[in-house]
Amino acid sequence: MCNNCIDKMEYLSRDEMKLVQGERLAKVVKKVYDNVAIYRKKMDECGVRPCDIKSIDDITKLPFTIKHDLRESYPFDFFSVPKSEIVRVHASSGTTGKLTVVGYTKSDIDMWAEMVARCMRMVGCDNNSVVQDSFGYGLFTGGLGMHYGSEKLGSMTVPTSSGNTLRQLQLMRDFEADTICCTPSYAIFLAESMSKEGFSDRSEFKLKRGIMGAEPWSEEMRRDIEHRLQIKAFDIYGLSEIMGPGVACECEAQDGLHFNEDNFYPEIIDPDTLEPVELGESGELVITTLTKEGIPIIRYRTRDITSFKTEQCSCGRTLIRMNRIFGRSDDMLIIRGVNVFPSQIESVLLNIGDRVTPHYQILVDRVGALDTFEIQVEMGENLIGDNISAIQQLKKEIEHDMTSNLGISAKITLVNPNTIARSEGKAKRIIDLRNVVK
Ligand code: DLL
Repeated sequence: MCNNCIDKMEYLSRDEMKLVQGERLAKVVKKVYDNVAIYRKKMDECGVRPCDIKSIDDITKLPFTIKHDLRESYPFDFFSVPKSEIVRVHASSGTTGKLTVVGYTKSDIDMWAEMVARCMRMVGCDNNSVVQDSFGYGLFTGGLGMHYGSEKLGSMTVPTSSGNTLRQLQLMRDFEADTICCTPSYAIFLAESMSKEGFSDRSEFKLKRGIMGAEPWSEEMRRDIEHRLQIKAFDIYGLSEIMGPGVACECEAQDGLHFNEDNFYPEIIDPDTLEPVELGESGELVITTLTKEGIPIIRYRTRDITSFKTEQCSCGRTLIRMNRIFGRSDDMLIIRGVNVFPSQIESVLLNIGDRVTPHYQILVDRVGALDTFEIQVEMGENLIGDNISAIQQLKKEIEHDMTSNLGISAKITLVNPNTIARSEGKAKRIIDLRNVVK
């Protein structure tokens, strides 16, 4: 696909987009029915045939795919082309069980690079940009996914991968990187390290923007990163089962993520009834790949919670937008009957200001029949050596804000700066010991 075609897809009318999506869906459904035993079985079970899929609205006739299906097909049973046509594999590890393996054909890799390049253009990158790619390289899709997109766009791509923070900062300064790609938690860590490692003179850096994702982050976290690094931070979304980064991304308006819906068709469903929610209501994001060859995926239940934005974006693109991912349904903690998402806790902490850092850990356990709920929060450097009453006061304030925001009380434990482990990739914030045999 040429650059002009990519741009055209971003500005189609709703009817034009539906036509493209419908044609592509019909093709991909026939392909998986003919080539992937598990899809044929699932479709036969619900009595649907490829010839029943005539438009994108017919998608609701199709069965869902879940992570378990991919795991059960480990390593290659989900491929819909011969292994000889696969040029790359990535894999994601879950908290339990086998890896989920994803295979890409040459054309999948090209399409992926085009989608990431499209996202990067949305946030203002071009061939003059210097892009430091600090997502991990390897089986994780972040590093290589951003890398190929950045090269496709013609940007100077610096493949630092994650870790080795001192060298990251040196290269960022010396190569005059204007764009950094990493997880939001790593961005905070980089910002903290700047002053510690002697890079406090911000004018030595040319950094303008960050492209960040791979984990849920709040609006408050975005503002904090923007303030610390003096950049604009953009949200990019994706998942390995569907492709990797580049499924959706914010544009310069920073007002919702444009879904690359010519290749990835999004639906939002009620996770209990499995029916589509009303436009604008939140629910679980379900994605169908419309053009992928190696592993086309039909109606994949992502477990990510979001909603669509209904109005048109000020940037003029017509690609549908979703709100930032609020959390994962499997990240949602139910504590004493109340639903709690880590993003709510993050928002409360970031509103407290610099008396705390954005590093926290949630510990849930059960004593007898009762759930215990503790949040360990790191104090800011400026509180160290401060008088006890200021610390007591801070603790009370956080307890109060948590109760009024979460609807449930939490024990707040303030810990010293730099005591909560930093992450180079996705942060691990929840320790739930309720079902651990003790
Ligand atoms: O995290 C792909 C990626 C890499 C996306 C780099 C963005 C940037 P997985 O490891 O398969 O793939 O994890 C996918 O991460 O289902 C979400 O729960 C979460 N996630 C990804 N991006 C975002 C985001 C990559 N922008 C899972 N906001 C997804 C919130 C995100 N959560």
